[in-house]
Amino acid sequence: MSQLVEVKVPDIGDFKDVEVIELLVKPGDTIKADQSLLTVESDKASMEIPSTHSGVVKEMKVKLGGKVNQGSLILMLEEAAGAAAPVATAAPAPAPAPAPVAAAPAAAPAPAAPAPAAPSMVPAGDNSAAGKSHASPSVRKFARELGVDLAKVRGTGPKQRITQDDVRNYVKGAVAQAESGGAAAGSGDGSALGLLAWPKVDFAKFGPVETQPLSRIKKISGANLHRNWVMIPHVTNHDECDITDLEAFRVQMNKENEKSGIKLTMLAFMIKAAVAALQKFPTFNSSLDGDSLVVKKYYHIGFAADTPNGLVVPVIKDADKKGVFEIAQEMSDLAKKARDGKLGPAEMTGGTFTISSLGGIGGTYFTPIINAPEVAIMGVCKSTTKPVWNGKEFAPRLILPLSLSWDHRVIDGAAAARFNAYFGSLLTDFRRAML
Ligand code: CAO
Repeated sequence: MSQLVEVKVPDIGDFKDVEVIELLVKPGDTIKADQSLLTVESDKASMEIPSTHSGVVKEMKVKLGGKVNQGSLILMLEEAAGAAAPVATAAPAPAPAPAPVAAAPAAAPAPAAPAPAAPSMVPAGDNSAAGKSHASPSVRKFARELGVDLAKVRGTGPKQRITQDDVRNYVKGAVAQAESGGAAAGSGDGSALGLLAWPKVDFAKFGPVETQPLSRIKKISGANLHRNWVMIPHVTNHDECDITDLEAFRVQMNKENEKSGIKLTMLAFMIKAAVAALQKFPTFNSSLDGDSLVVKKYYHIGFAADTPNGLVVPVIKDADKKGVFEIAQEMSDLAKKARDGKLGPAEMTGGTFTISSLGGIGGTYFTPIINAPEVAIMGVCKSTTKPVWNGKEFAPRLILPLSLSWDHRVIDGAAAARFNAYFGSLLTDFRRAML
């Protein structure tokens, strides 16, 4: 014989007149004792109300948006014949939030009443970027099972509450996006960032094409550049300096040392100037490590080298201990090894600051990408002769454009401007580098 029983709101502590924000069962559903029936919410917390009995729901006695208290009638239940004794429900204990909500165990017919299930509570949050996602414990559990980060799900329920359908639709959307983009989330197609899938175009429809595999160096450097660009808040300060006298000195030195076979390059002078600037502004010779800054007392300067297979960055170790000729010789050897694909890992690691020179090629200014975990990089372009006012007249001067990119977590604009100005002043009058 089955009998109709009233299922009521158990002891929910101090909560009064809490709003029903989610109905988790409907007439005709077969439910088990402890199964969640509805979610209620106060201004401080939301909680799910479990059933005290097992059976079939005959009639709902609460509505969405209605208010309930302890003892309010939730539903009429046709209890199965021989059903277990009603389950006692304990007063809820506020759970730390957002508490993972374990599924209440189903109460199988048993001689003894199962452990009481307490309505589980989570704080009522909001869906703002800073706030917690607004979802009931069962939705949180559902999302956890599917590996969904609720912060990314848009809630369509009352007060932007995230419902099970929202989680389901989010998963459907993510799957459809991954399939249409032909790539999984996190593979660089943008879906991991919640962006549109990368356009998949059949270019051959528009004209002849040839597909070339990326070189090994391009794949490795591309992944590094991508991470650095996305993770480091870059700012680039542009400046220029007068290198007329230094260029004349360089040409003269090369003439005098023609027989040595070593060519003094502008980049070798820049490496020496960079060391002096790093010594004056030590923050630029550092790396971020969590909440700390590791300031290095050694000066290993990397230089970007263009090779047929892509970009590599050989490193001049202990540049502070080397003369400009020695640096020029070492750079020439490393650049040749780079072009021949013979650089070893030790020759490309340990850098503390990088210079990227496009001076031999052209351009005015650009935005070099910081070579993490370094915090700054100096980009230089082609120097050109410009008319510069010297107080009496315009005089032709050789002007070098500088582009310093820096990590705004470590460096600020004023320091960057000072670094650029000092670096430039060293190149304008190289005697300063010896001071
Ligand atoms: N302004 C004007 N001319 C410059 C110059 C500058 N800033 N820097 C160099 N030059 C001239 C030199 O005078 C030299 O001219 P000559 O052949 O007439 O003597 C010529 O450019 C080549 O210069 P260099 O022999 O001094 O070589 P370098 O030190 O400038 O470059 C290296 C060496 C390895 C840096 C270079 O071969 C290279 O790979 N550059 C590209 C770096 C790069 O790709 N950076 C971008 C990274 S981000 O994608």
